[in-house]
Amino acid sequence: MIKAEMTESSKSSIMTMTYSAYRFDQAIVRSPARSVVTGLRAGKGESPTYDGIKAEHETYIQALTDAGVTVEILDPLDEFPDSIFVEDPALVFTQGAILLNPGAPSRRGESAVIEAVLNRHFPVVQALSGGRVEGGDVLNTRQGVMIGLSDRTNQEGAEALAGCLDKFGLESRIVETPENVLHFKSDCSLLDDDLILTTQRLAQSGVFEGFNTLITPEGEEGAANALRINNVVFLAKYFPKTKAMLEDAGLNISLLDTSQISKIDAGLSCMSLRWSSK
Ligand code: CIR
Repeated sequence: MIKAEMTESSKSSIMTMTYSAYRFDQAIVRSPARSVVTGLRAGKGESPTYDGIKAEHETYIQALTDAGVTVEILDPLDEFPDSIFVEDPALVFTQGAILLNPGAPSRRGESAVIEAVLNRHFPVVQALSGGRVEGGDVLNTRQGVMIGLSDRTNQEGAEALAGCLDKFGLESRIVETPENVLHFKSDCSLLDDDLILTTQRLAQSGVFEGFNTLITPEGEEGAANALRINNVVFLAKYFPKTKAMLEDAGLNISLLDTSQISKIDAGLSCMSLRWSSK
């Protein structure tokens, strides 16, 4: 286990924050295994390289650290090619953790492996009583938690998760993920307490009523899986119109390379489990 170092400037930035669903001081990530190049993907494009994914992952860890987060880096798991995407087998909150049950058969064993890690960090670790849920389908906001139904998250799992969230005092709502979209959060992210970045196809379902929204410009739908961490928004670096839109909204952007992980359908939220310890 390695702990990344937090700089003095990142420490001071987190101390000025008040409660928000994007305030984090702790994160868990998992280094990619060599097998990551065989990670699940819907399309038939070229495979990523191990070195490329490793480099993107290291930059991501540095960006988390610079944003004021203490990062625990777990060892690679060769038997689980997608285990770098730690967001999917668990959810974490200040109150405790919830062990999920991934919908993808090749990923189901990831939950059992991460359980011991969660037990070290959290006094309470709940487990789903049934069904399937992946963390990529769960968006936490100050107004409650949204659980998106998808090919990876089913109704039974979503209802079981709502019960677990209730035990942590968290309200939740079960919503739909657009057709042919991997996860709910492939198409949206929290930018500010009441501000969501979303694709048009997801926004038009009305799911974000009560929020302000920024819609990804046409052709930049892939930008929607951004990640707000304290006072910075991580954004994949290929979306100039989205970047300009977020800067106009007064947000502080950190551009990250996702060219390799995107070949196995991943984005910026999926590579960490994040929580506020206080
Ligand atoms: C998968 O299909 O499960 C992985 N190749 C990508 C998972 C991305 N996870 C996420 O966005 N939460």
